[in-house]
Amino acid sequence: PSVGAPIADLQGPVGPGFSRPKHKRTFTGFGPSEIKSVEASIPEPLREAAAYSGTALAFRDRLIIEWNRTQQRQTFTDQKRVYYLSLEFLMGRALDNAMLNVGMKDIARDGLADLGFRIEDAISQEHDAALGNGGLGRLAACFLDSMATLNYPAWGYGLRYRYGIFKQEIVNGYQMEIPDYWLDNNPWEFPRHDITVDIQFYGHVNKTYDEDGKVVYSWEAGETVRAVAYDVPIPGYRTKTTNNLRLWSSKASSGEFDFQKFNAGDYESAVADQQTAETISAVLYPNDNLERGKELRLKQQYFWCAASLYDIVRRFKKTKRAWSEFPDQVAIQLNDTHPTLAIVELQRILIDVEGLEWDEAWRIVTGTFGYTNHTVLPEALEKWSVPLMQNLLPRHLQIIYDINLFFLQSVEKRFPNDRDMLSRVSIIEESHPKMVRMAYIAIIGSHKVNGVAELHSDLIKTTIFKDFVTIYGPDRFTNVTNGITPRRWLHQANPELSALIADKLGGYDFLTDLTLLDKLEAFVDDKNFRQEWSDIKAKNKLRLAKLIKDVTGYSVNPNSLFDVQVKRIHEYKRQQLNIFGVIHRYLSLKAMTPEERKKVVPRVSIFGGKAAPGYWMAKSIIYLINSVAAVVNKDEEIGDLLKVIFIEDYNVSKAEIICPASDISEHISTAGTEASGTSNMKFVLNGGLIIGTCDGANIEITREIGEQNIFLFGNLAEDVEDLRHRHFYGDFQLDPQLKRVFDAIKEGTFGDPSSFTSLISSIEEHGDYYLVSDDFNSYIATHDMVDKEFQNQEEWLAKSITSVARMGFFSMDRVTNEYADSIWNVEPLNIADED
Ligand code: Z57
Repeated sequence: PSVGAPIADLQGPVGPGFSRPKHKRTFTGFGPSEIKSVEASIPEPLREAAAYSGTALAFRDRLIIEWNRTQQRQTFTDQKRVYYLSLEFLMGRALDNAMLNVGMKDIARDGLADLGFRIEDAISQEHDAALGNGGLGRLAACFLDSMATLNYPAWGYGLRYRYGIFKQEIVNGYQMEIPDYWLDNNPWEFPRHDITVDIQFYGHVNKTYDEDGKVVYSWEAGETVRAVAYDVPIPGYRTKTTNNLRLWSSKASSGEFDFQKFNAGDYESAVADQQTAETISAVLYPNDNLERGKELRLKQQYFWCAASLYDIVRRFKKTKRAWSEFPDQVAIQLNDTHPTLAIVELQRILIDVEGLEWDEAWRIVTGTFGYTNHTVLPEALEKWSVPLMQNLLPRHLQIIYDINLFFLQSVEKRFPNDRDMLSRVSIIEESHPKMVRMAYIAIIGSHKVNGVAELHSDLIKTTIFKDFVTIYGPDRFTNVTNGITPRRWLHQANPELSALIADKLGGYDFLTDLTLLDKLEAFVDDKNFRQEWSDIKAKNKLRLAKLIKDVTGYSVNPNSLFDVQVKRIHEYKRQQLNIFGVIHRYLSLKAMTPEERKKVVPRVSIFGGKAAPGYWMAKSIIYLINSVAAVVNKDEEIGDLLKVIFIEDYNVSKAEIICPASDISEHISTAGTEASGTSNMKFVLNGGLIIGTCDGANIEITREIGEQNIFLFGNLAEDVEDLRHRHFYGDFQLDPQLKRVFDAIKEGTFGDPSSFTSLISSIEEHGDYYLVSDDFNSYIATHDMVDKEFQNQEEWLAKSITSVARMGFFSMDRVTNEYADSIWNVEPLNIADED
């Protein structure tokens, strides 16, 4: 259908919950009449669930064979493996991905059609695997896809949360959180009851001496919890490699519950122990870019690090190699500081269990680990209180003190008499209570530290980790700019665009070498190609319009400019700037004459994202968005000129519908705060333009696609500190256009203004930390340019095509190869059929 086609014309793939057109069903092999009568007695949702299960099981069977073969081959060749430790893996759905990677989606589609099903309906039955919060967790998932596709011998290690990120419901404009119980009938995980590790907590440390009079410490623990492995196959695209994601689940070390206690009549305590154990892997902490220092979180971290390391060490020991070879066989990448205890745990194993000397052990440790930093926000940097650590992990705290002592001694030697330096770089912060700075352990215990975009990597070297650059020199620090997997974020999410590109480029090789997209530039002026390109965007907008209708009840005009901001809700990401801009637009529209309004480009402002349950400011931003939507969307004078939409429960499977459907998307964090951002890449790869600040990967996207193809605005990172300083000393003038917006809110235009006072006063009275007012004028002016340029559809299309053609750099495969070469030193291993 072309732009402007009524929504009812929608054919093609649709999202969850859409009703299936009644197809003519043709059956083969069975007596059609018998089937029809059985079918008639089964309610439709059950039949679709069965279609999903049957298809998933068929593909699973195939994956198991390749998975086993891969694991056997990797064990046999025994070359270096990489282990990616992440507390989050935001995988989304597995079936569509498995079908595409195996290259049999068309066969599955035909088979399902023969049975009377649309493949999209079967696919949409699957529950997202949502074991992550946002960018960090999704990056881990993109890593797994890419490492398998590039044939790296690589494992992921994580936690098998019973509850993933909560489901978000919007009730009267407010966010409500619903538990995400996702494990029932999950065909993609394989319980490995044969693979368990008993993990210890609490207790105390005994000091004894061995025969030679050498001091040995032994940790006598007070609690033991069992880790049980659950394995998830990770198929690569167009390869036989199927890697493993191992997720640990906690249960009581006695198996189920303690029968001795039970038989002795102590029923309650027997069951309580079981519950305490199971609590460890019960729920994902729902904070993105925020650490709250809760004991259970530290337990999760140690439980998962200790189980993973035990597993890795066990695998290494089977090879009977000398310990000195460990770093030649094993690379461990720490996804943020969450797995930092793995450094301490490996040192503990080598010293206390294997009896190595400290220096030899420490050489092995630092040779093994690499640390990726994902944020400079102070509230996200992990610190654990010393008393908490002392109680839960007494031996580890001792080792941390020793690591610190040896480190500070070496610093003292090189920088004598610099006490300030020593206190700045000490692992222990001398506060009340004292705190363990996890990032410092991660830096000291790794051979490489990387940031995730150029600006971010520069910032960590010049701000939070400056002293460590002085101490270690610049070589320990490096940049690897993030990327995304084109399999999921182009081929799976946008099959028609992928097919059009394949048609022009002579096949799908671009999906494994994304730089091939540059060949598209030759077609920028091709009339037919442009038309097809724009038809696909129009269809994708229709698909999103259908989703919007389904989840919000609002009808939007698909001819409008679709302006999208979907990501976790956070003040630094500035959804408040966006909604204030929307209010500004609304007020301007209201002030126009009907003649003036005729010249306006109709717009749909689309928001989506979850707020951490305890983050009140983020929740009030959501409430404001919904309050504005309630007023604007029913304003008949405004009609299609402006619609405001909040899509509830934004997740990976919704992102697959949203990303291909934007005309423009917003990546508008205060400069210097968004480490990279990765959805910016997803939108551009799908032919959307972006409006953004000079922050994170936006800067490199601009470098790649050209500054004429992006809408940049706002203050630069280098000026932020000075502006904040000035605000703090009272040098602050509220932007006059923003004042008009605030006045409207205060007058009650969008309901009871008292709901929004803290949001407004954080800007008006409390220093405007995120520079919303400073950037407002430039933001509004840039949106005016967006409107103007959107009216020239031919130019817009040229920008869209050119940008996609230049996105090759942002393939996750480039990222994986950079880590492999400069951090892991691992080589790919091809799995052949005969293996
Ligand atoms: C998270 O999603 C990110 C950083 C964190 O420190 C935590 Br905790 C969670 C994000 C960054 O905010 C993004 O800018 C970045 O693109 C992403 O991690 C992947 O690197």
